Amino acid sequence: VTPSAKAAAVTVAVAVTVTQEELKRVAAHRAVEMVESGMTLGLGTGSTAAHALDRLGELLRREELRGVAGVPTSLKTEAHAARAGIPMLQLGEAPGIHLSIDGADEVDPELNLVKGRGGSLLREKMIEGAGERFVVIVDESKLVPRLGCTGAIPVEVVPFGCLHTLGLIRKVFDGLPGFRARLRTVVPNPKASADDQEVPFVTDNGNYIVEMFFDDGIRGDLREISDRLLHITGVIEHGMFLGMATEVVVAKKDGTVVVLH
Ligand code: ABF
Repeated sequence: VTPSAKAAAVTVAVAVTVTQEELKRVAAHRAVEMVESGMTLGLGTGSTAAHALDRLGELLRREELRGVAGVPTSLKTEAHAARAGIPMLQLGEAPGIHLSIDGADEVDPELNLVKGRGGSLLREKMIEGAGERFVVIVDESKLVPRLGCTGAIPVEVVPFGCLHTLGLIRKVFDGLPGFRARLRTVVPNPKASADDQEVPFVTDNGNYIVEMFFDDGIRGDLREISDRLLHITGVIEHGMFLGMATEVVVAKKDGTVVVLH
């Protein structure tokens, strides 16, 4: 056996470490391939959607895309899109939104989503619900058997009477083992003083967030639960996006990308 034949016969295991950030970028770039010149886009919020903004900016600069405008789902996204050079419109200014691209916190087998752990669920639901197509971009860690498996399901509430509204939300799930709900809070400036008081997290719309937790995810008829939550005066919107995603682009650790629909 010649040395070169010997070398060819050896299978070298190369450890390829794909970071979660890289997977987010891959999913985002795949979704941006669906964008065509002249489209109006819903621009998502979060670290995965940020990769889509950067890619869109790059393609516009290179003039591989022309005449694209975006409707931002948060103030943060508005600032990011401005830096990336993406022309913007507000919701209602555009005659229609062709395609929205956004991340998600969780995706269930029916492509229902939990969104809004980044705090932007209301604008996301308004914009993504108004478009023709809603493409969700995730790495495979976001795929779950049931919504609410990996963390909170957020609910945006009016600040006035928020503790009363919190009580009404708790009543929807009365007696359900493992259910907890609380007002989302933040420490305004943790470095200033160890005794700094927590204050309510405030959304871009000036509202508060109630976080609902379920031990093993939320069970039951999600549409009925959604209706019950939305019937509470004081609840503005919740982070379950039911039947809204038209495609989900999933970047997997093995290097493949699948589009679920
Ligand atoms: C937004 O960003 C949210 O609806 C969701 O809460 C979050 C996902 O963030 P990331 O892409 O950083 O995981 O899309």
